[in-house]
Amino acid sequence: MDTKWKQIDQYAQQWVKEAGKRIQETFQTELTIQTKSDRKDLVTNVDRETEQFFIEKIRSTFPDHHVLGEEGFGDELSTLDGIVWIIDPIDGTMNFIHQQRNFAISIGIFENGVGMLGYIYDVVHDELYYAKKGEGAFLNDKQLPRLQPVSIRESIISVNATWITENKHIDPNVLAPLVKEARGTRSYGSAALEMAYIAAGRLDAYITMRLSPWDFAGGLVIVEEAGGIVTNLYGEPLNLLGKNSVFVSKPGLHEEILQKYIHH
Ligand code: 2AM
Ligand code: CA
Repeated sequence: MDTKWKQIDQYAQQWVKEAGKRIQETFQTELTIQTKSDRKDLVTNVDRETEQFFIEKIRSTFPDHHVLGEEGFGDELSTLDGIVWIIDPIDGTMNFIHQQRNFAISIGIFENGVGMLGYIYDVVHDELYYAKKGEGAFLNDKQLPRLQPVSIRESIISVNATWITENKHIDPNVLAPLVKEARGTRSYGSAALEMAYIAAGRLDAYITMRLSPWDFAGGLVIVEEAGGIVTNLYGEPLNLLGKNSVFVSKPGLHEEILQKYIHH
């Protein structure tokens, strides 16, 4: 990485840790909880304040960078030209509210659409997963080993029960046989953490039907640097300016699942 990107990385890591500390402090205070698109889509004052924290830092330090943030305090972007920070201040807000764990700060930094830096910070465990393009993926300064191929029968697949029951986005019969063949399934309720767990080898694949760019931007950089594959459910590249189905997997397993279960 050149000096410019080293500097961006240093600031990003510092701000992520500082934002995490602030989130921890809010556990002592009462949350203001509101719903967004539907009764299950939640936001709190902490989501908003955390996003504003990052935006103030970025605007004063890197005035020419752009920001796409879930809570809408960033820029309205129609292209990925230049340097773009894609931020989810709290991924897993429902977990944050109900469990005070299993949530993360997620950030991906892109240059002309190419993922350069990724961060997923599990605040409660003080675990920072991050990656720098071309330099690999790390968990708290320890490099993560490159992901190795695995078969469906030996895999743990992260998938929410939503997609195996009647829903608006996929026929439940598509993924049900995959769930049967896999060794096991899990669901953690934070797309960012599920992607971080793939990078760390704790999960083998993750499938979900409708995520926004801030849910997967950080994870995209981290998983790819760890040697994993990130596409939509049909094996196509993700669109960083819109909603996508998301299919993240170790190598080998990605091809096997696509061939055996996904037809379109
Ligand atoms: P969020 O907590 O940042 O909203 C939960 O299954 C995962 O899906 C979380 O990563 C959550 O991100 C994401 N998600 C995206 N859109 C959602 C929605 N409309 N409702 C609930 N979760 C959503
Ligand atoms: Ca969020």
